[in-house]
Amino acid sequence: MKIRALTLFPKMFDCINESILGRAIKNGILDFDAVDIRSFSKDKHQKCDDTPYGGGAGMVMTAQPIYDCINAVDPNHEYLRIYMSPKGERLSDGLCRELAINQNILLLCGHYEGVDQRVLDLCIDREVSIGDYVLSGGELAAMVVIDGVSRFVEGVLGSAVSHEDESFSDGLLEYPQYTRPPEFMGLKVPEVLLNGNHKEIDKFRRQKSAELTAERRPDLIKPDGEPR
Ligand code: 6GU
Repeated sequence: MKIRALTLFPKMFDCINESILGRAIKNGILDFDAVDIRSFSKDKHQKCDDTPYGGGAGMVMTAQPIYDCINAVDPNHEYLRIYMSPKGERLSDGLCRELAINQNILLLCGHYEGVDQRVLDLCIDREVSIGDYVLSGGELAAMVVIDGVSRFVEGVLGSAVSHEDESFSDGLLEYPQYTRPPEFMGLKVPEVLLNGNHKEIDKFRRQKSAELTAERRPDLIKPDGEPR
């Protein structure tokens, strides 16, 4: 999968090169680049923002550098072009899976009070938010999308890892995990996990999953107790 982040702060994306995503990039499964919008500005000082028409606080990112940057990165519209915005569709397990189907995704990161609406009208396919709170820029939100989506790209997670057991895969929160030692600070690992009876272990985990979801996220469960 090819992923391009368009931003005024490309260095913020250095952390993508760590851990699981870093390995996927080294293995050639993910092709990631953060592209500096500023280098496309035709202004003599490479200015990329201006005051809003109609007045109001803050600055708005100008259309020209973004328009030229998008068309340089994606001249034939082969990327799904996403604008990161608190006004967008809220990211979810389902949306991560859906976006992972695309060969190429481009994530436009705004800053300040946003970007000129005309460049969104001209170039953008979808708007995505990561939740009901405001961040100072789209970069951190884009990294959340990149991580959440990449995990559903074939080969990004090791072959031994699957999505079957993780939170939301069956509409419920994941059961608690334990590893050695069998006792820590007086707390014991539940006996059932030590006895190797896989039917019993499955039952225990499903039970824990259901309890945890009912307690913490009742909104995920229908009145009949089934996941929504
Ligand atoms: Cl995508 N951008 C910004 N600036 N704030 C957000 C967001 C995105 N999602 C939630 N808050």
